[in-house]
Amino acid sequence: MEKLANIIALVPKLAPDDYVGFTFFVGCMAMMAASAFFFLSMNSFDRKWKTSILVSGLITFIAAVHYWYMRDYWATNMESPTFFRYVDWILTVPLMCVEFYLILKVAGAKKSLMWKLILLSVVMLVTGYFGEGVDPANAQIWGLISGIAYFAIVYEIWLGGAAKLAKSAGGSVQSAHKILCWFVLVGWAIYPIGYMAGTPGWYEGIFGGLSMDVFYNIADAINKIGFGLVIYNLAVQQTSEA
Ligand SMILES: *C/C=C(C)/C=C/C=C(C)/C=C/C1=C(C)CCCC1(C)C
Repeated sequence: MEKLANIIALVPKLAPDDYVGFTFFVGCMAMMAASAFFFLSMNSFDRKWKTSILVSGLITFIAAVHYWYMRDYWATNMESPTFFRYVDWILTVPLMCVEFYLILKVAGAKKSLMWKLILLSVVMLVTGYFGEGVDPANAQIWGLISGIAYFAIVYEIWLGGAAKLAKSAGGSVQSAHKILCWFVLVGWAIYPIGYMAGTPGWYEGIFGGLSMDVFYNIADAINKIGFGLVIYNLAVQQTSEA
C-alpha cells in the first residue's frame, strides 16, 4: 500500500521566490509569538492596563489563526485568501479602535467614541471587501467610500474628540496616543496603496507586479504587533509611575 504522504502532499511546497508564501509563514509565526508575549505579560500589570494588554494579545492571536489558514490557502491554491483576510480585519481592526478608547479612558473617554471608531472601521472594511471580493468592476467607487471612512478615523484621532482627550490626559498617555496616530496614518495607509496597486486599470503594476498580499502581510505585522507594543510600553510606564 502506498503511503498516505505520497498520495496527498501533506505539506505543500513553497518556491524560494514565493514572497507571498514566505511572508504568510513568517507573519503567522510572528503573530503567534506576539500573542504568547502579550498573554504571558498581562498579569504583571494592574487591572486598568490588563484589559489593554489582553486586547493586544487578542488582536495578534486572531491574526495568527487567520494567518495559519491563509498560509495554507495560499500554498495549496496559489490564490489570494481575500475572504479570510477581510474576516481577520473585521475582527481585529475594531479591536484596535477599542484600544484608543481604553487608553483614553483615564481622560474620561466615553463609549460613544469607541462605537464611532468601530462603526467607521466596519464601513471602511465592508466597502473595501465589496471592492476587492464582490464587485471588483466598481473597485474605485468602493475604495473611495472606504477611503472616506478611513479619513474620518484619522480625523477623529488626530484632530477630533480623541485628540482632545489625549491632550488632557497628557504625559505617557498622550505620547502613546500620538504614536498610535502615526500607525493609523502611515501604517494603515499601506492597505489602500496595496488595494490600488491590485486593482486592474488603476495603479496596477506600479510595484512591478508584486502581489498586494506581500504589502498586506508586512503591514499587518507592523500594525498589529507594533500597535500592541506601544500599549505594552505605556502599561510599563504607567505601572512604574504609579
Ligand atoms: C490589522 C489590520 C489592519 C490594521 C487593517 C487595516 C486596513 C485598512 C486601513 C484598509 C483600508 C482600505 C481603504 C482605506 C481603501 C481601500 C480598501 C481598504 C479596505 C484596503
